[in-house]
Amino acid sequence: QQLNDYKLWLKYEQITDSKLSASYKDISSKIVVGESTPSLLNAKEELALALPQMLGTDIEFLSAIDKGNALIVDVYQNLPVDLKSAVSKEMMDVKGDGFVLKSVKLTNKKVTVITAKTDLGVLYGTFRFLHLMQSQHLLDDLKVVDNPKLDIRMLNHWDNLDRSVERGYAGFSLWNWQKLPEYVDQRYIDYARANASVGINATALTNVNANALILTPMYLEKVKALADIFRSYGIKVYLTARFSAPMEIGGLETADPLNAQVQQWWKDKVKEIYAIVPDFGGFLVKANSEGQPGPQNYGRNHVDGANMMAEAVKPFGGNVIWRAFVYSEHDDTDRAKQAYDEFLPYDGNFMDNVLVQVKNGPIDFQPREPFHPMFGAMKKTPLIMEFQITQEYLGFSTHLVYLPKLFEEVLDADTFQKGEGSTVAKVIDGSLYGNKLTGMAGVSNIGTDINWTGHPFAQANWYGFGRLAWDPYLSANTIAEEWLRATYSNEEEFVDPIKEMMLDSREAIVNYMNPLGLHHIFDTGHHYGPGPWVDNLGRPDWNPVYYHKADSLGVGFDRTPSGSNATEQYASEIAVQYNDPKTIPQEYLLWFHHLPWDYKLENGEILWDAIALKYQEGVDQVTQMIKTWDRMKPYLSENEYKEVSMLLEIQLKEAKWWRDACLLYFQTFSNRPLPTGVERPT
Ligand code: GCW
Repeated sequence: QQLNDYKLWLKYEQITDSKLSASYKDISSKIVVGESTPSLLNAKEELALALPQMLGTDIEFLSAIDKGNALIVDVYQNLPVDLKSAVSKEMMDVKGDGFVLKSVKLTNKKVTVITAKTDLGVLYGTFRFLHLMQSQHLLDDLKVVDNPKLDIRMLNHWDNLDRSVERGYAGFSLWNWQKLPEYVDQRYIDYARANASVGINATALTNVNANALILTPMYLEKVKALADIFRSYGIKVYLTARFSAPMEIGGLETADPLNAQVQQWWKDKVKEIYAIVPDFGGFLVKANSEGQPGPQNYGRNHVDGANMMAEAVKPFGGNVIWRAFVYSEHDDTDRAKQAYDEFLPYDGNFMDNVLVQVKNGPIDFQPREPFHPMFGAMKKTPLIMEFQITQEYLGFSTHLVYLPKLFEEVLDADTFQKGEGSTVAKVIDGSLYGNKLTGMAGVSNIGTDINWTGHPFAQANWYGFGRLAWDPYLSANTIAEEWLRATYSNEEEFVDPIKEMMLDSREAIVNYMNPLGLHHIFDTGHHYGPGPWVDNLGRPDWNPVYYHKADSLGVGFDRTPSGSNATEQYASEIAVQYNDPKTIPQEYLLWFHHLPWDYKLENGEILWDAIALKYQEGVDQVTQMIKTWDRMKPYLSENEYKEVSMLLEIQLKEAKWWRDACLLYFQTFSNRPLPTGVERPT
């Protein structure tokens, strides 16, 4: 069972439906895999692993199609002429590493073709083909064309060199720096397989709170070993660059980006890296944020810093991904406004190999935030989305929370910046403003735990992130179904209710942690449990009281023109709607408004009662999740059932903890009784 957990969504379990299995055997027991490039060899190995397991039969690899039916797996240019013409129409729609899966009838036989322009595309197509089989789709009449909609589909590991993981809840870092470069852990390969199976094509190995040592020769040799493994799976390695590295490891006296020696140091360093890792992706940089060094230390700005590095990687085709997660203790502007204020003036000034990486919301990965106002507003700079897959503010790897629901909400949000329909997805896929470079990054939730992600359902968040990075228009619903079928079972009686459970889980945690737009009321440092009372931290903008502003009159952060006026950073359509508590979507109410405890909501409830009822609703939703899971026992092994069941019990206990702690605290201001229906704290 443990080993099964390890296999993620690549379990390749036996197909028990005999009709289906017979048809799959018919299609795929004779296989021709083309020219042996490393990526095509990976495809071949995956087929050799998966098909015998799923079909309970041996498969045969041939060097060319002979009499019977066959599966042919090759790049388009190497296909035999008749197959080429059979897929040429579909191939016209293929872009980049996209692929075609097609059933083709030739005289007396049927050929199923997996093809693409690139060998990596063929590998992606192979994974998709195997997924369709594992999730029991009919494959007799295949016709699939699928293209990645974003260029850079990347994981960000916040992994330190001592193998601790910042905000990691699934064990230690996968990267065993001590045994690298010689020791190649099978996990590195399985990590690459899992990523390639959903199209993830980049990984930043190290924490954005960076250690300059990663750029020294000793570590670069180790990085090379990882890059060498990942290459044939299409995964490019990026590193985090500490801005002060020229001083720390280069012996210079400054890291001023306008200093010629500093510029030369970065150029030399980059040359050294590319000599070792020729397809190095580039740098990911957190600068002048939360105490990290940056260009502002020298009176320079983000453009100076980013362009200096971009200049160095440019000749090698590398990128600089510059994070916009900035807010300063010396600035008493509403924290939610600072990144926009700091970056908007530079729109158009970054080099064309710089992407600015923006978190989905303006504060920090809360259970719910409005979309970040930089999306849509920053028109000339490619913005790369940063989601957090690891659940820093969402119950670590203890609570079951299906994040694609959150991701989807952000991607579908309309910025109105170029009229109605200017969704965040269109901003990041470049279609709104025609940006050349596009991407999505996810802060990894992966670690050394046997099941990789701590909570078995957290695997769905890794999977779902990858799918959305490939296609930001996919629905959370579709993704949940795909993941469940590949991970647990194809039984409708299991898939349907558990899918519902997953889809509801995100709203549940919003309800029991941060309902109605409340945010950042977590206890200090760890961000796990409630701490709305905390008001003694060194930085005021780290104190929960800064965010909820509860007093005897009411609660919430006034971000309308009478308050911080953060709404002015959004398109006027949104500003107008959000400025009025009557028209703002209720889920953002207290994010933008400070309202009296007896403020009447549309449904007639007063605010205090509505808050209390939401907390209760969250608890009730977890109770419901437990009931649903209990009914699923027949479809699960003992261990599968138990591990999630135990975790859900903790989740319920802690949902109540959140409810009781927050309500008791806020009640000291509201001075009102709990409404009927809300359980009294015991
Ligand atoms: O969410 C906050 C985290 C920090 C993190 C920072 C960031 C890597 O609490 O741990 O640092 O964001 O995104 O830079």
